[in-house]
Amino acid sequence: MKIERANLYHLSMPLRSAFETSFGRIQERECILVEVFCQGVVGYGECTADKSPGYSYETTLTAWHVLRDCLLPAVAGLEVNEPGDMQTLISRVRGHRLAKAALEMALWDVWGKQLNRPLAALLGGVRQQVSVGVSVGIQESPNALLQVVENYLQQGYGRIKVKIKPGRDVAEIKRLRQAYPEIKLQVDANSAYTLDSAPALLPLDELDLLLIEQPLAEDDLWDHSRLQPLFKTPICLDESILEARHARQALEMGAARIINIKSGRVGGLSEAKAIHDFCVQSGIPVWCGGMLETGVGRAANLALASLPGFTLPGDISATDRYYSQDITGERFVLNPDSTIDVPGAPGLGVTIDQSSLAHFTINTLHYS
Ligand code: OSB
Ligand code: MG
Repeated sequence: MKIERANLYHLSMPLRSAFETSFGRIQERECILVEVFCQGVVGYGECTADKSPGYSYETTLTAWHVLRDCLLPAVAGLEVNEPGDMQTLISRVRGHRLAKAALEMALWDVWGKQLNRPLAALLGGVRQQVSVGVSVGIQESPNALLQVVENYLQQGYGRIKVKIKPGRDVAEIKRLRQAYPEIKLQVDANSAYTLDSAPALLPLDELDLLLIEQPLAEDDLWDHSRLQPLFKTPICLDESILEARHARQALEMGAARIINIKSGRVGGLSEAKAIHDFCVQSGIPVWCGGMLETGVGRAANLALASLPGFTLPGDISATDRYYSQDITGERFVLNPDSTIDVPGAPGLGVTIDQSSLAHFTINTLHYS
């Protein structure tokens, strides 16, 4: 594969409902669509950096800069055999994994189209449907949370994740558990606690949660290793795991018992697969996280989640949980058994709806 030219599209997509986490609230999801042209084949990748550096230090504008000024110049015109090989060409760019992952995703799309094979097959996927759940943001009130969850359960979601932060945690999760004693339930703090404040979450240990996601700071495996022994419930790391080495160190330290894998956060699908393979070998369950992706990133998530080690439901909900209108021709729907079908067409298996793309694009860059 050789990238001859590329386009970047800076998108702003209205969410059907505002999404609030411990780091902020958004009504529009910004992202970047990367379009690469390789000898007659067009590939797409999604960069999940957001407008503000709340989840990651990267933003749509830093990713735009890094893609335009560092990554595309490092790979354009050069022969890349497999998509992951791109990483050696860009190894001098430190960090900026969300930007790197978007470019790698576009190459996976090209590669699959060239080989006439779906991404799931290229990665080693073993299922045609993957188990999914829904990630529920912080609501106006505990009553509103109960209503929103009720609605998602009615739609057929078999696993609920609730965002928490100090003051909006134990009491409402306890009420939710009382209302629904049987559902698969988990929480995500997005680093909102410290080793001193996190023991306030100890009552969650009696609520039979699947996991507690990223309670402490992203750069603090050590304090997670001190927190985990206080809980029966597995701690799951999201923000802290940026590469396979971090996964190994977290497990060696006992900082977590479950790992959330997002291809963006770890710099690409090849590293996501490496983390998966390491966790399978170590007997650690993994699941696929989400970043409110468009149909492009969602297709990649579904392919990734089809790998054998993804034994917990992913944060991969149906298109209509996020967007009334999406940039792909395909919309993803929830099956009655709380699964979503893995795309079966070559590459990512999705097509771009050009009029929707134009509608949501707020800036374009032509790179050649
Ligand atoms: O921490 O998992 C997270 C969305 C944006 C940033 C971080 C996170 C999330 C979600 C949403 O939880 C998951 C989804 O895409 O449905
Ligand atoms: Mg998370």
